[in-house]
Amino acid sequence: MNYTHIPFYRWRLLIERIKGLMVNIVCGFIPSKKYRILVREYFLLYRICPGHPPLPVKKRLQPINLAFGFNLGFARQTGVAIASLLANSKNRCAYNIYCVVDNSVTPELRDSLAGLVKTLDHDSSITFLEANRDFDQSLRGSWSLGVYYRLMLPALLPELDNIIYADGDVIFCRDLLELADLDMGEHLVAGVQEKPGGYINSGFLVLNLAQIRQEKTYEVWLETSRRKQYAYPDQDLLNVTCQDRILYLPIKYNFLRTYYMIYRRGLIHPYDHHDLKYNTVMLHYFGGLKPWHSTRYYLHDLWWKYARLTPFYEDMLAKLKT
Ligand SMILES: [Mn+2]
Repeated sequence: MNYTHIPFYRWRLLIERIKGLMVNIVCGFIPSKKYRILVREYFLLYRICPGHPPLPVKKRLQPINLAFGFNLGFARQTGVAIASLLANSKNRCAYNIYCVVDNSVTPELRDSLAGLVKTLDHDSSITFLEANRDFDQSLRGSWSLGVYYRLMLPALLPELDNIIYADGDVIFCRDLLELADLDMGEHLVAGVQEKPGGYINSGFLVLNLAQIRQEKTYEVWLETSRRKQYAYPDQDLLNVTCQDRILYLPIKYNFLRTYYMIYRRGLIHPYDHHDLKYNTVMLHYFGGLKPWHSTRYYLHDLWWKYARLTPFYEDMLAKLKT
């Protein structure tokens, strides 16, 4: 199976549209927004069954490089993502975790995150990198500057050739062993397709730092971000500037929780259904319905299972109740 391009299945689209139309007609009679969302999720959501054990492998000796980028608003949630990753990588591999942060992430918070890594996996490490000021003049609408932190990685990690990046609103159900030795060739970035036409989601990426530096793509990002205002600043920018230079990853690396409804299901290759359903690597709580805001929605329980492993659990639980 070649992932250079995921074709779009029109017959699936037709079936999903009809189904969607019928569910939406029924929803028209439901006055409460909360129940409308539940009904839509029940009938239209693509369901996964994470948690199946992976094949046993010998432990990888070299740690895998992985980055996050966040400010205070996402620090604790990123802790949950890190907890899920380390819990699911036990005796398989370790990570060098790099966090691009600003001074809103206090020394106490950094200590808590470092303590979390130390308790869950002795062999993994965490390093905090201060965000640079390069994107300060970039256009970003109402988005926080934090969305640009992932794009700073080529500048902040000059010694690395490749880096995996993940958002903070995710849960890992598997380790990232398969991506550790990814050969990106001349592709600038690897990601999961979100829309027909090859548009990727920027919540999970592999960045070819060496190639990006060689072609001065970082400078292109800076220049473009100051000149053009996008609806999704970092994501649209990546898609525009890396067009035709994207390596497509299987959907299991970035399962968008509320996304595989209606036409997006047309993006799942029939042969990929089993793998996606049972071997999901990463689950992305993308969009507005975050599990730390509400426990009403699909797969929130999985997020809270890992939240329990962090020192932020009581805090987040208290916030949820109020
Ligand atoms: Mn996200």
